Amino acid sequence: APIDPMSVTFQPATGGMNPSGPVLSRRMSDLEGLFADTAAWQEARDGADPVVYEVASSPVPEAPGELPQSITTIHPGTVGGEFHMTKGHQHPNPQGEIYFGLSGTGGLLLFDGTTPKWIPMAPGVIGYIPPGWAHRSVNTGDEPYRFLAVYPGDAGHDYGWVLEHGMGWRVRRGAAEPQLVPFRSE
Ligand code: S6P
Ligand code: ZN
Repeated sequence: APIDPMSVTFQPATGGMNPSGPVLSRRMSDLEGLFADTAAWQEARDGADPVVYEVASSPVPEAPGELPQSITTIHPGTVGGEFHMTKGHQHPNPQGEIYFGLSGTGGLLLFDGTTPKWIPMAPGVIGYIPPGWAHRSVNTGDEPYRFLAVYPGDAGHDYGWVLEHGMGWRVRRGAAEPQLVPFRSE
């Protein structure tokens, strides 16, 4: 059933929402197969197994016609030189999605199966994900990178697509700027 008009208050210190729907936490152990350096990933998993990112959702349901929102916080860090990132997904019912940078520095990596694109993200930047583009977020800074996502409630989430096709590039720490390297170079 559709829900009533409502507002949600963003909690800048934590990336939480009030009122809130489910909050999801992804630890290193949840991210098998993501990072190119498997040995470095195993070491982090078997050690502190840190939380890499968290996703807070508004109470708006993932239902046709609705526009659910979520706030993702990616904690800073690297695994074998590769920046902390989200799993990344494709929307099986292809529709656009909007990201809005809230704090920290990061980027939006998009891939249509042929051509990768990189959108640098910072507070105040709107990143647009057109229908059919897989997307992954990356924290390229030294503080938490946080953004709001708004997406159609019937878009769905396909995580297998990225595991199968990759994302075109990997994003590594460089001397000054983040380095975009071919996905399958290692
Ligand atoms: C949902 C939107 C984001 C991500 C979140 C975590 O369509 O793109 O809320 O779900 O950033 O990323 P992932 O790839 O683990 O879902
Ligand atoms: Zn999405």
